[in-house]
Amino acid sequence: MKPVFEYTKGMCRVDTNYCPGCTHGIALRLIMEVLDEMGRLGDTIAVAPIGCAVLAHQFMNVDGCEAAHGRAPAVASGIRRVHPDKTVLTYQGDGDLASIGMCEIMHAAARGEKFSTFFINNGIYGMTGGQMAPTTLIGQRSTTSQDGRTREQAGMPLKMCEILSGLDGTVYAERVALNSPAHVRAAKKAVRRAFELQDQRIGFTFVEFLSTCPTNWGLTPADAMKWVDEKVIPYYPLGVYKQPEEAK
Ligand SMILES: Cc1ncc(C[n+]2csc(CCOP(=O)(O)OP(=O)(O)O)c2C)c(N)n1
Repeated sequence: MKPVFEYTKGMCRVDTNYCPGCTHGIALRLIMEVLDEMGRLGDTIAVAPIGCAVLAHQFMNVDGCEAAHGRAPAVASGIRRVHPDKTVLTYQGDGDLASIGMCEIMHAAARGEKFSTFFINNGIYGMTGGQMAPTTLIGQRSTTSQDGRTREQAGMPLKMCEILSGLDGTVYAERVALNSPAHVRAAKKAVRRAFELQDQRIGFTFVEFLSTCPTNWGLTPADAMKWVDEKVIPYYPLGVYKQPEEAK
């Protein structure tokens, strides 16, 4: 009998410790599934820094390296130089990548570093209890914006796909979501595209996953998925923001 579902070899067989309804697990599974399908599990190095992203090291069945908060792009840049033949990735949250690590990601992309960054945008600092992130939406409540973020007090949320696609070193930037089967299928294609372009060693590749944090959003897992459709996608439109000419 042909199996219809198999546990990917890319994920270690340990229980998840992500919260119910958190989409970190879906993003990780997609990345690991694609690496498995591409036959790369044995020659990949994954860098995950501080935040709920750090838990990924328990699940990813590839070599890995921890990085200080925000510094994964710098660590991955070094790894790429020492290991020109490996597949290299960073797996980063929005507080990590767009706040404390903003400088690192901008310069890695501007340098055209030949690794792939997977960006988990859940609009909040999840691990530390729900503080406002650079990606928190206007009106969204967090522990540091209890009546909702305002433009006057905190400015506008950062759109990392748009920002990074404006840099010449970036060859691919796509924003995907994880809140429906159709979105998950599209997200998997984006992950594959990022790795295929990394193989060409032509520049920096970036996939942003619109993600959920039901625990800190104060929503049920099902309502968090709806919230992505109703509030998050309208501000952060899905799509390919940059790709090589020949891929268009
Ligand atoms: C240098 C440093 N500053 C601050 C912290 C505290 N800290 C741990 S996780 C985190 C926020 C992570 O948020 P995000 O990157 O959005 O990831 P999430 O947990 O939401 O997936 C912060 C500020 C730290 N560990 N190290």
